[in-house]
This record gives sequence, structure tokens and C-alpha cells, in this order.
Amino acid sequence: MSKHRQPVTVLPVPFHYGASRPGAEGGPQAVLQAGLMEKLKLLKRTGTLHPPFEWQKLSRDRRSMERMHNWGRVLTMSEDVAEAVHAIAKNGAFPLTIGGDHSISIGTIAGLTQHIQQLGVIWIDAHADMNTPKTTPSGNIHGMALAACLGLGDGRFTGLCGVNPKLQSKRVVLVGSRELDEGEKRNIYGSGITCFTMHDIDRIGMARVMERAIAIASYGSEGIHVSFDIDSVDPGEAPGTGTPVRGGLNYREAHLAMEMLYDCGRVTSADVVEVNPLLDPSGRTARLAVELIGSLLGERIL
Ligand code: B3U
Ligand code: MN
Ligand code: MN
Repeated sequence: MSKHRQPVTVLPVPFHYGASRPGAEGGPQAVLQAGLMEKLKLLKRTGTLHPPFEWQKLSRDRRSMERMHNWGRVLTMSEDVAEAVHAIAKNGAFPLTIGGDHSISIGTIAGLTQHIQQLGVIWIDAHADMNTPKTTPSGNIHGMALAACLGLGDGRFTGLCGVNPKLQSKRVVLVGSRELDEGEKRNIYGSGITCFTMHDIDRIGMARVMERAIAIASYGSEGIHVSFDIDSVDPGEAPGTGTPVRGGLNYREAHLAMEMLYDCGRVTSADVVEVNPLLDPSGRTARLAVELIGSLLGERIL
């Protein structure tokens, strides 16, 4: 089936233990309330809403350590998400995972790479999420998610689902980076992934950055996974997120990125993460998330 017509299965992951503060567990509910399923229907991509994970079960394993806070809960969540995403992809649907903090992508990518061996990834984020337990300044696992998928960090996460590394650096691209830790920068250089910072977007424009990002993620890949952290967007547009960083993507840059991703016809899955409704009672951030998902799935101005 053409990737443009794949039915979408929405997987809500109400989870915040990869982040330093609560709120992101309300992200899926907020995005659904902002009209996600109606948007899919409008685009004739109606699929199914996967039953939400049982909150109690995701919270039970309280093991934690200073450099990997709540690792027990993150591991339980990742295993469950991996299993669900694998099943969705195997069924021929497009898994759309709604977070939750960005640690949920460890699970998504573990599930996807059981189905697709050569997966390209475009990670759109103010941060790189390239820390390891050695370099993390916070101990928060959402800041280590992409590193884990590249085989860097703790074996409990890098070895999840038995494939390590899950991604090859030549097919992995960061877009929108503007807050990187010193140790994290070394991990980025050492890994060989491509990083388009806000500086690059300012200089050459979002269209050229996305053309290059898509070319890199497509290189010998069977599909592209888009991992979209809402904090990539400027806090003026998306205030409801746990770690806002000024100087982000403007409204049209964010939409253009999503539109170009649709147009390339190679995107097979996506995560939308870090929507924190506690920090934005107006619901504006969740509505923006729904709009951007619309652009990613083919909504057009004309
Ligand atoms: N790089 C910092 C901050 C951070 C990463 N991701 C988010 N914040 N959302 C860290 O804690 O690793
Ligand atoms: Mn992130
Ligand atoms: Mn971020």
C-alpha cells in the first residue's frame, strides 16, 4: 500500500518518568481532546485508537539511580511500547505514538526496528537527547533517548528487544537543535549522526535543511521515522512543554517541515512528544500538535 494511504493507529503513552517534572502524562489526553481523531478522519486516514496503557502498570517498577532516574519505569514502558508498535507496524498500519516525554521513543524505535531493519530517523527537537548516564547533567532519561537507540549508554536500554544498535548513524538526523550539553556534543560528533542546528536553519532555510535531512534519512532505508518533540517549536507558539528553549522553529517552519515529510512519501511512523497541558491550560500547544500531525499526514493549504 502507498505510504500516503496507510491507515494510522494512534498509540497514546501517558508517561512522564523520563522527565524531571510531571505533566507530559497528560499529553495524549490533551492531543485527543484537541481533535486528533477528527483530523485523521478528515484526512481519510482513520485508523484505530490503541487502548491506553494501564497507568498503574507503567508506574510499578520503582528502581532508580542518580544518573538514570526511574529507569525501572522507563524500561517497563519501553518494553510495552515496543511490543505495541511492532504489532501495529506488522499489521501494515502507520504507528502514531503520542507522548508522554521523549523517553517513549526508545520503545517506539525498538518496536519499529523489529519490523524494519534499516530505519531512517529525523529527530526534530530543541535538544539532541544524545546524553548517556556518563554525560547527563540531569539524570533524566528523555535526554538519553536517541543515544540509546544508537547503542550508546546503559545496556538495559541499548539491548532492548535484542537489536543493538537499532539505528545506523548515517541515516539519523537532528533538526532544530539549540541546547546541547558539552558531553552530549562529544557524543554527537563521535556517533557520526548529522545535526542541523537552528543556526543552519537560519542560514540556509528550513526547506534546504529538510531536503538534506530527508535525503540522509532515506539513504538505503526502508522507511523514515519522525520523532517530533514539540519543544522544537518556539515557546511563543508552543508554551506547554517541560523544557522550553527560546529561538525555536516558527509556525511556518514547523509546518513546512511536516509538509515536506509528507511529500517525500517515505515516512512510515511518527512520535509527537513532550506536550505538557499543565503548563498550558489554554490547550494551544495541543492544538498546534494536532495541526502539525495534519500537515505530516497530507493536509494542505490548497
Ligand atoms: N540535555 C538536557 C536537557 C534536556 C534534554 N531533553 C530535554 N531536556 N527535554 C538533559 O537533561 O539531558
Ligand atoms: Mn526530546
Ligand atoms: Mn526537547
